[in-house]
Amino acid sequence: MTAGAKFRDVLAKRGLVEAMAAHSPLSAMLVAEAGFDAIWASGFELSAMYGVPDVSVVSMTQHLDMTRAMVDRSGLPVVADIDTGFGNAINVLYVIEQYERAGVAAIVMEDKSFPKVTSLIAGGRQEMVRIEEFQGKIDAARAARKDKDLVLVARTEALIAGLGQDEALKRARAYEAAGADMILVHSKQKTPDEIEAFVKAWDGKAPIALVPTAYPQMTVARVRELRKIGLLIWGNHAVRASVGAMRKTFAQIRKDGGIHGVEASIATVEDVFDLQGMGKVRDDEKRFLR
Ligand code: SPV
Ligand code: MG
Repeated sequence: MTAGAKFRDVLAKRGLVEAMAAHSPLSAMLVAEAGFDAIWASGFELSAMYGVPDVSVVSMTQHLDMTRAMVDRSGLPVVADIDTGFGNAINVLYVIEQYERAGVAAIVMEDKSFPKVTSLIAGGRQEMVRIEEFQGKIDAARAARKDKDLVLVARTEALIAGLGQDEALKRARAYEAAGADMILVHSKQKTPDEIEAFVKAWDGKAPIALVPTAYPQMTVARVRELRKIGLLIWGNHAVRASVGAMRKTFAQIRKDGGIHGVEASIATVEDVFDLQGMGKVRDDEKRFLR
């Protein structure tokens, strides 16, 4: 079964794919351990991991390499955040080929212009491409995929750009007509109202994907009640959790003048050995080293 087929299977069986963000193979492994259905190979998280803003500074190669490593180590379907597709429809042809070869299950491409600006920033410069141009990019993605089960998610930033529900619906309909398998609609409103209104008004067949970072009242139960949601993405909680944990630990060590005060609150070395697969190394040593 291909990664895309696996994703579609989870969606068919559970009615919803729940993806958690990751920015490294280790964080992807922890996503799998926690029982999520899929990995969100987040551009925001990877940018943060490199210590740079999420404004198309991280290259396709950097994101692709990390995504490939997360596919390898997690065993879960990976949903790749390819931002704007790293250029125009011609770039998209190459990008889709590369990500499919890396083993991703789904690809999310957004209708902003390159270079993009992170969506949730207050007062961000949110420039969108024309609908026809983005339809061409969806068309290119469809033409480039070899596996018809590779899930193509078209993301509209109309609400993020402040263009309102009518424009968001118009774009979503146009992207479904161009062949997108799913529509991601993003919002930075502090409550779910804007998104819920969009979902209620959505008259297409394609399931909707949500990233409810700005409106955390949106639980899995509430998403299920909306019925039309196929993919729920927890957008940046791996990197934010690790920033919080590292800050707390580093400050404690500085304050205590040693590491004795943090031992109980951080992972043990044995825990990390387990994640690295040291048990297998032991077995392999016995078997192969002579
Ligand atoms: C990401 O995680 O990179 C996303 C979601 O695209 S957001 O940052 O909310 O735009
Ligand atoms: Mg992103």
